[in-house]
Amino acid sequence: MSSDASILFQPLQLGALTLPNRIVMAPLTRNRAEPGTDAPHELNARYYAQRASAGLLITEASQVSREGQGYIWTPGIYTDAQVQGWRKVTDAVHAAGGRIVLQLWHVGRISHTALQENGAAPVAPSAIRANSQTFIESGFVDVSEPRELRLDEIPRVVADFEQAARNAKAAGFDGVEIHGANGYLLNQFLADSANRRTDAYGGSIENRARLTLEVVDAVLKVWEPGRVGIRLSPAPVQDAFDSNPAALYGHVVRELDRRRLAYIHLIEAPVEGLDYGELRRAFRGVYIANGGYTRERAIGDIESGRVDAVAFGRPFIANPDLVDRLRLDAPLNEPDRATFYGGGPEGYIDYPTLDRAA
Ligand code: 8OZ
Repeated sequence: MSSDASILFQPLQLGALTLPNRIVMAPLTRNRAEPGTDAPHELNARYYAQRASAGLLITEASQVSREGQGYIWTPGIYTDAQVQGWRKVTDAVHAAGGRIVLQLWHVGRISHTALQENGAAPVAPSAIRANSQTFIESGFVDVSEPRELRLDEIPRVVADFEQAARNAKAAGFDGVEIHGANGYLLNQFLADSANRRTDAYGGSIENRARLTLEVVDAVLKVWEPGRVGIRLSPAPVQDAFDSNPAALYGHVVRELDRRRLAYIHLIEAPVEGLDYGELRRAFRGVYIANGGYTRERAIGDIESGRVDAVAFGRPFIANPDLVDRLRLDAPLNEPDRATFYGGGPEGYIDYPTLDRAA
């Protein structure tokens, strides 16, 4: 079945940014930063520039500190070399006519001592090991047992996000997305499965949301709200889940709305008792949906007004010209899982465009 894709090409005002279409490139971890420095380099600039026809590019998750790293060869945004590396990426994307925001990341307990300074334990709201895995130089391993962040360390974690937001500005980004999803640090504080604290950051929903909102407020010291978004995943993921996700995310989204963020980006896996439509109605900014979208479903959900834009992940790995392909209803290249994480140009910048495939 072929339907008219013109709705995907209605421009969208996303805060301060005008997107020429509603097709967003989702953040995708690819583990191809420069080994040793974790700085982006020419290869990464080519990859993002190839995909610049997206309405918006969201970068792969980028750690705000060494402590915030949980996988090998993911890019950082906390050293000068990393800022200079990202500058190559933003220059290449802008030269190709695109818009790009940086995803700010702290993994919390989804990490391994092999990635931490002096083999330290990763940090978390509580000293509870996640039933999850990560990958380090030697391959897949169980994540390490974390230590509980002391109350007096939390301002430093917030300050790391603020500095990273400043660095993103210095690197030439158009905005930032805060990674509040997928069982990483902010999601660990939100979810009562991972957060057993008895101080101001644990217990009630207001307390568990405190760190996320303090990070948002720190980022808003650097960026106007129209250039800030956040990604959330209310369904259970990487051992983070909540006993009352509707109440928790209702509170979080109302607070984000008060702060006038440009967008919320929801990974819409089904979760008991939660209606994504309710979250959408509680937020006046742009609603970006993600989760196994096809062309038909994207057209349908934007047409009905259920969502404003759709983020595609795996299809963007394999189709640098995904935007053209969706416009033309052309067949899509299939992504090769073996080259998702780590490696060089193969499976990264060598997927054919339509003109090359023809
Ligand atoms: C896949 C592999 C490693 C990290 C996420 C940043 O899920 C990630 C990630 C995805 O948000």
